[in-house]
Amino acid sequence: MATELDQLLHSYTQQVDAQLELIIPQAAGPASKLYKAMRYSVFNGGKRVRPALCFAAADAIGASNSNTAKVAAAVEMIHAYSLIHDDLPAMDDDDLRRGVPTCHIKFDEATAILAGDGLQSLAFKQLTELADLPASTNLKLIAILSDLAGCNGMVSGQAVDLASTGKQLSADELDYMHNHKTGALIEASVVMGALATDQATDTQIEALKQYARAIGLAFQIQDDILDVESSTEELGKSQGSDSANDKATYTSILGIEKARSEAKRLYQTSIDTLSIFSTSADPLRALAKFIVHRSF
Ligand code: GRG
Repeated sequence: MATELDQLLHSYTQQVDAQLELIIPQAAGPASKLYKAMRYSVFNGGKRVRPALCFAAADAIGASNSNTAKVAAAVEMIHAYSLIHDDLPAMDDDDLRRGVPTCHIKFDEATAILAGDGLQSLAFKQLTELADLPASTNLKLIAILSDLAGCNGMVSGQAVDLASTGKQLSADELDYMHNHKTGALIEASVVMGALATDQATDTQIEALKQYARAIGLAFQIQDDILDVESSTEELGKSQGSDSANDKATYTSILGIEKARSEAKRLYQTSIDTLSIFSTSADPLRALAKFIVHRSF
C-alpha cells in the first residue's frame, strides 16, 4: 500500500505535469513539429526528481503555493532541454532515453536542438509569471537559474565532461564536474522552491543549499553505480555508456564499494543538514533516501 509520503510525492508529479501541460504549446500550427518534439521530451516518463525537490523544499518551509508548480516546471524544462542536447551526436550521441528513442532519433537533429532551445527559454518565461513576490525575489530566482543552469553551473560541467573524455581525472576534478553538471540544477531546484515561498530565512536557505550539494553528488554517484550494475532495460538508456564513451566515473576512480560508501556518507550529511527542520522536511528526507537507493 502506498504510504502517505508516496502519495505526497505522486501529488508533486501531478501538479508539475499539469503546469507543464499548460505552458508547453500544443502540437498544432506551422511549428507543430517543434512543439511535438518538446512535448515528447518532457512527457516521456522522467522521474520528476527536480520538481519534487522544489515542492519538498517549499513544504519544508511550510509554505508551498501556486508559485511552487511554476518553479518546478521551470527546472524540469531546463532538465529536459539538457537531456535532449546531451543525447545529440555532437555530445554523448545516445539513441535511447527513458526506454524510448532520443529526441533527435525520433525527430531529427535540427528539431532536437530547437526543442531544447524552446524549452530553455520557456523555463525563464515561467519565472516571469510568479505571483505575489517582491521584484527583488523574482529577479533573484531568475539569476539563480541563469547561474546554476548556465555557464556558471550545468553548462560548464558539461563542457568539462566533454573536454575530459578519455582522460584520467582526480577525485577532486570529478567532484567539480559533477557538482556543476548534475549538482547545480539540483541545488537550483531546492533553493528556488524555498525562495519562491518568500518565507524562508537565510539560515534555512543555507541548510537547504548544503542538503542539495550532498544529494547532488550522491545522485551522480548512484548514477555511475547504476551504469555499471543495471541493464539497459532497467535504465531505459544504454547501459555501460560511460565506459563505452571512455568517461571518468566514481566507480572507475573509487571502485564500486568505495563509491557505495561515499553515497551513503553523503546521504547521512544531507540528513544532518536538515536537523533545523521539523517533520515538515520529511519529504526532503524521503527524497534523499530515494536518490541513494534508486534502481533506475
Ligand atoms: C547539454 C547543457 C547540457 C547539459 C547536459 C544533465 C546533463 C548535462 C547531462 C546528462 C548526462 C547524465 C546522464 C548525467 C547524470 C545525471 C543525470 C542528470 C541523470 C538524468 O537525470 P534523471 O535520472 O532523469 O533525473 P529522468 O529521466 O528521470 O528525468
